[in-house]
Amino acid sequence: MKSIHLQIRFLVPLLVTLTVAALLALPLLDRMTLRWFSRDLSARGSMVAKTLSLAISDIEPNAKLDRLRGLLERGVLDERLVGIALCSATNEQILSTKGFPTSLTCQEARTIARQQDPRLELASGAVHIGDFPVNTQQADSDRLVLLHDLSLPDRRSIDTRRYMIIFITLLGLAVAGITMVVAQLSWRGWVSGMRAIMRGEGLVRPLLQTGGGGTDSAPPELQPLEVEIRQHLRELEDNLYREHGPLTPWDPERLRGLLRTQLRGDQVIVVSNREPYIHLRGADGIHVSRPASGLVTAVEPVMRACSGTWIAHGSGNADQETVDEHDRVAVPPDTKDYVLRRIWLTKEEEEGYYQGFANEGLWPLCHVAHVRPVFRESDWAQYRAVNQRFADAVVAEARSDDPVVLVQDYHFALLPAMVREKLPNATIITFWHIPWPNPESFGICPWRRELLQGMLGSTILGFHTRFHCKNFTETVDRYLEARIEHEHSTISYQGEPTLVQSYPISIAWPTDEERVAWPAPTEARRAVFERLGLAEGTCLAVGVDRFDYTKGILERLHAVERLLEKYPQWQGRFVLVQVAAPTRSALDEYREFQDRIHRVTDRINLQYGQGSYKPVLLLAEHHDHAALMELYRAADMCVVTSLHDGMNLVCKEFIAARDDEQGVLILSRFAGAARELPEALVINPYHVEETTDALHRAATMPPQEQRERMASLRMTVREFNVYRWAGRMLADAGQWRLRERITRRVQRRSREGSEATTP
Ligand code: ADQ
Repeated sequence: MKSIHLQIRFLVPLLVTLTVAALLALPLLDRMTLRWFSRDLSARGSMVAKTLSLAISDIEPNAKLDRLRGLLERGVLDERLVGIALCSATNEQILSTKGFPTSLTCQEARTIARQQDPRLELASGAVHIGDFPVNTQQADSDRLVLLHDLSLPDRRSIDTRRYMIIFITLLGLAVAGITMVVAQLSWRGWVSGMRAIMRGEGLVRPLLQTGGGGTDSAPPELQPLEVEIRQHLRELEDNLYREHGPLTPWDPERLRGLLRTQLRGDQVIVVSNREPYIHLRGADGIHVSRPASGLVTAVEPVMRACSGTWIAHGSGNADQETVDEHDRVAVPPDTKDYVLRRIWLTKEEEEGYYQGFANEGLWPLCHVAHVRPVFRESDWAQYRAVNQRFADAVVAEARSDDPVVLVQDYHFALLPAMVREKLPNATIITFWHIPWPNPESFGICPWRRELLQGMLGSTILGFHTRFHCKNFTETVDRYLEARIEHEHSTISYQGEPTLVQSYPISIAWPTDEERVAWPAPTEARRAVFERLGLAEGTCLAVGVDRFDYTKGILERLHAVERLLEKYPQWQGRFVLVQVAAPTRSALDEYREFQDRIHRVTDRINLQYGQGSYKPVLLLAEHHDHAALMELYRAADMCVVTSLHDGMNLVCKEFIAARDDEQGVLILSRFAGAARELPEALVINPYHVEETTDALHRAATMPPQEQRERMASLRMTVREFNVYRWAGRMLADAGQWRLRERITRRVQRRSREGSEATTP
């Protein structure tokens, strides 16, 4: 139906054009036919005149008139000749035939004959007048005036016109018919071509047709448009994907579904050193605080989604007051989605296990940040003891012999094997949140074998990147007798397999309700500028970190200092707000580092500060989530310059906060996140000049480029969120448990079978 409409739309103009052409052509044709006839009659007249002239010259002068009349009357026997007159050179009529009108004088007749269209309308019809000399040699010769009947040419002209109309009509119909067929075929070709392009078949067909040669596959008439059409389609798809994310996004609901189906609602127990909620006693009573920790940021939304029990060190000064008799408290305080089980550590335990072995030994060991690890025998003893206490707590909290245990980080390298000993059927997923060094670096640790053996008690061992997995596998290969199967990513130690896999961690993508509560970027900027006393037009860079030497804060300050020196136009106009949450301040290394940062900040501010302007604002305090969001939304750029980082969640939080698709991310290539986020300005933080140039580039980046980069970054972080991180690990665990159950069933049946056949 649609194509008929289209054809009518096409045919009507065609027919109108043909009609107009016919209307214009017909008078032209008439004129041309008459001219042909006129020329024909003139030639004919000339011939008749010549014949008559010869006869006239033979007539004797005396007998002339009668003979002449007879001659002329014979001449007009020709049906096309109406009349003939013989005129003298002075235009007097000598004689004329009967048909020659009496009213027509020689003078008039000759005047008309000289016209372009020598036509005269008589009562009997139109005549053509021709004027010819009797003697062509004689200038004053008599003249013959011949009148030809024009009704014949007129009739012929009408006939010609009729034939012409019939011809044009038939031609029009034929053209229209052919056009319709061609249009119909091309339309079908176009439609199927377009459909093929949209289905993306273009890339496949030539390979099939040409055996892999060509790349151009659309129908020839569509080829010039193909690239453009594909580009538009891709842009549309991109925008759709950017706006709505993947078709089945990872969210709490999907994670819960996975726990219900693949893990059949089995109990999930999390073990970490840091607790997700700390109760603190202040002047106005007890309040709850969220620690500045990447681990907590990542695991908490997962626990909210799947309920269960989280076992952690109770470190708050009011923690003991808020638990029940089993040291449990339901959290979060408002929704009480899961249970927090607190473990109390003595001062010695905390110093030896946490500050000593974990933070002075394993932390610098795993981060290549040029701080020497310290390993003390006493710390090691505490580390072992505390790992055992947490393992016992896991066993105590387990409601079945096969819970799913999520062990978090380098504080619990020994715990997986300890839990495995008591709960052999447990599914133990250990996630190592920090990098894993190469075998030589790890070899520094005096208890390297024990740590590896402890970790290989896990069912699944997760790292942020494949590179860390590779380092771990090589380390095991170097220090333990284990079977490594690279194609299955498994390590079997003492017959027990462990899957070693990369699971890049992330954040929970903000929900619509959370986003509604955020201030608009302009509002956030106004509030931050007012609070920090920044001048209008200032370029605002933010850094948000725990106050740790691995985060590259010193290198960041050096880059800001160099920026002000190399690009003096930024003096008075560029400010870095560095938020640094106090951390591990009991350790000398950290205290010295934090003091140094304060000193360098003062030096830069002294050199480049003017009046109230300070290029670096160091806010060494914990900020709540809303304050960080406001800062992220107010900033022109976020600067992440870690010297070594497992992943780094700050950069992902900044991306999630920028729903206005503005703001630039500067990201260290030594953070695991750099592998996922190439649209950031990726830098080597040890290279001051490179970081400086990145700061300048970010400060001058056009909004359109910022939008392109940020839109792409947001797409990645939204899709690769923390629910996907947990979901992938739990799905792998689900498959593992399924396989184990099948193996156990098969073994039981074969045992029962062999018992039945034994007499
Ligand atoms: P962290 O070393 O703690 O995490 P990171 O991933 O950047 O580092 O997470 C820090 C978290 O603390 C962020 O959620 C951030 O918002 C918050 N934070 C930082 N400063 C703060 C402040 N002043 N006030 C309040 N909150 C603050 C470790 C590894 C990382 C890995 C995570 C998760 O070192 O590489 O990404 O675990 O696996």
